[in-house]
Amino acid sequence: MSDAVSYQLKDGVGVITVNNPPVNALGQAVRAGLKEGLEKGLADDGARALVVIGGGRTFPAGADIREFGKPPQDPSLPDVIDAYENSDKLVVAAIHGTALGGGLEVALGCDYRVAVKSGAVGLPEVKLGLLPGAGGTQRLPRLAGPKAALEMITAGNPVKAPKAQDMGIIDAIVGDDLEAEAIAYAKKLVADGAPRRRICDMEAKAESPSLFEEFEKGLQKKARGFLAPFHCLKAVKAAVDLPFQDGLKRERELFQELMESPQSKAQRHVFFAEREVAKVPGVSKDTPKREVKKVGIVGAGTMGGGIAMNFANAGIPVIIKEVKQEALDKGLATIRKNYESTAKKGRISMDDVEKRMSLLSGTLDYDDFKDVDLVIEAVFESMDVKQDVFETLDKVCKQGAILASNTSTLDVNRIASFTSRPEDVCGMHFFSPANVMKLLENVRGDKTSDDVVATIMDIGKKIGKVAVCVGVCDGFVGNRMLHKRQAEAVALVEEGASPEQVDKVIYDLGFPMGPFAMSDLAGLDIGYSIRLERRKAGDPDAQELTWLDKLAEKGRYGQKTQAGVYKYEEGDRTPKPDPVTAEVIEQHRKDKGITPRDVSDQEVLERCMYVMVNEGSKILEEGIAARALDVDIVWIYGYGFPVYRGGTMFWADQVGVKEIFDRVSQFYKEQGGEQWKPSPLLEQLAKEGKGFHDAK
Ligand code: T1G
Repeated sequence: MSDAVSYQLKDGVGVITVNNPPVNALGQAVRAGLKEGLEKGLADDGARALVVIGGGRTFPAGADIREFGKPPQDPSLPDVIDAYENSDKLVVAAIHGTALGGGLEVALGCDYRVAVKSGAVGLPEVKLGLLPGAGGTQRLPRLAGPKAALEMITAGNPVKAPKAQDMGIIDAIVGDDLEAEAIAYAKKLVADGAPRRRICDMEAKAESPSLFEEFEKGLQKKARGFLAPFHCLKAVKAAVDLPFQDGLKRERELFQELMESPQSKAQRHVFFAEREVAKVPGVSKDTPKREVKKVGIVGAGTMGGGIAMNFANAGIPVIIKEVKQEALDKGLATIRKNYESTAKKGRISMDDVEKRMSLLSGTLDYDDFKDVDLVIEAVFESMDVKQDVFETLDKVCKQGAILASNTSTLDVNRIASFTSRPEDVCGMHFFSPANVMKLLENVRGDKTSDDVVATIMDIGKKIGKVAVCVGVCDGFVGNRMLHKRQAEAVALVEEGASPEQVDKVIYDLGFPMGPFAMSDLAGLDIGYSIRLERRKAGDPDAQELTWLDKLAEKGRYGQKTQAGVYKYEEGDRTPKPDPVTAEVIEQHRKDKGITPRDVSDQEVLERCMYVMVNEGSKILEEGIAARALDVDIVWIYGYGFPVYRGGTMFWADQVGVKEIFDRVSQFYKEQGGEQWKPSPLLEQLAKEGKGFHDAK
């Protein structure tokens, strides 16, 4: 037998154990081993029943995603499961860890399923742009009912063992000695003459005649633009409408369609990319990390408060420094209010609120920072203020403390130069709201040491962020690309498009909202004040007032003032076109002598998106991002880039780098402008017929 699966007779029960760390993925060797293990068990006269169990940390967590896209190798998973379902001996699946995807499908091919309390089951294939392709869409509706199966399969989230028991998926919750408990359970079933329970013999009856129609309506909203959830629904419907074997066939057809779809390729790319970003090229995974037992935050404003919450959520004590008691009290009160509103939604208990608040303290005195291991500064975006803070931190904090700035626009190398310890200085750029947005851009300064990088990447994971290591430049990765898109969006409106048209094109691409709805959400005053600073500093790109600035000058800041680019009814965040904005735009065009023209949706798409691809390409050339996948993850987790398109650079590969290069060159010829100067990397890849993800 392959060493990926072992067979052993124990106390009259044949135990088949999967050993394929780290997650017992069902690669070819495991599938072959499962089949051989079953054959051994059936041939073993001493075995009155069989148990399938995962070695190490979990029951198989799914098919081996790394095999996807390669020629299929026998035995297929459906064949293995079919053999278990038709075995002459009763089979019990013993679950711990996370029995996911194909792993749960193997368990559904068994007669009974037991699990430890901490175990979980799930069918997350939809998150890979797929559907359960080894009978899950046919067996789960028969076992747990079509409604529960629809919810589980289209959301793809794991279900804890006790809840799975209530749903009928797990037959018994057993003690932590899982193997022994499963053996005893199997022996008792045989002794009691318990019936064989082949799920394929069960029937799936829809809980209501309009179940699928209503569920599909819900999906239209929740899964806008996605393909897989709708294919999942069709497959579950086949379990209700068709005999089992026909349903399996339908499932296979739908699975193949998804496997070949650009969406699934994109989502599988993201699955691996969001893990790869944690591995910073040039920083060995064995680099020692500094211990972070206590964190200091400078600034109790929106960002400082949100950042503090991340650490309290992870059980790490935080001390927050403010200049005035009133600001400190306000900041802590806001944090408590946020926790209490989360508790009201039932996501955490009031106990959690108190526990987390107990980890948060405040001070007006920097001296209280002398024992912190990490400081994150989140004060006003002005270099003078940063200089004052970092000079003080340098004096007060202990040797080895990491000094990070949450700056989103300022030069981290310059900030490091205010201290005697530039190797301990870095950026940790959180995205607002900092306690919600998953992206964390960890900014590596020229002098930041490897162990500081390793530490902040590890801390990022500990506080539930997706951390990406980026270099120092204006806007790092995300905002640098965003500013290019914003400038194009503003210019397109100046030339004749409407804000609604631009927003619709970007929304229809799959973003949660378009550029102008996003400006209204963030606040037009933010961008306006940054541009004002830059105008004062003589930045050539910021000299002219844009029509957005003119709205800001009228006090139209966006949602916070119920009017910005759009207008907002009281208590309603739905953006509505506003004639005042149209007038400001019209007057602005007149002031600039522009005759508005019709702008096509295609031009809007190309100018907003290709300018970002070109900028992303320059970011890669400059080493600000190490790999195209880092840029992809920044955009997916920082700005809601549709996951089924894989991120900015993956999407560019799917559009075609040559096509994009040609259009960028065309725009450069027509309009000039640094933003349209084709990046040499873009040109080189176009010439070689390669994509960003081919580039080494
Ligand atoms: N295949 C291949 N590699 C996998 C894998 C998988 N299914 N799951 C995890 N890995 C790798 C991962 O890339 C990482 O590698 C290491 O294992 C640890 O993972 C026919 C078609 C199980 C909850 O979608 O959700 O079954 O970076 O860092 O945080 O119907 O992994 O160390 O080199 O995520 O403790 C369905 C995906 C597949 C489950 C553990 N199953 N995995 O989380 O560790 S499709 C899934 C997870 C399928 C059938 C269909 C998580 C986890 P490296 P990790 P973790």
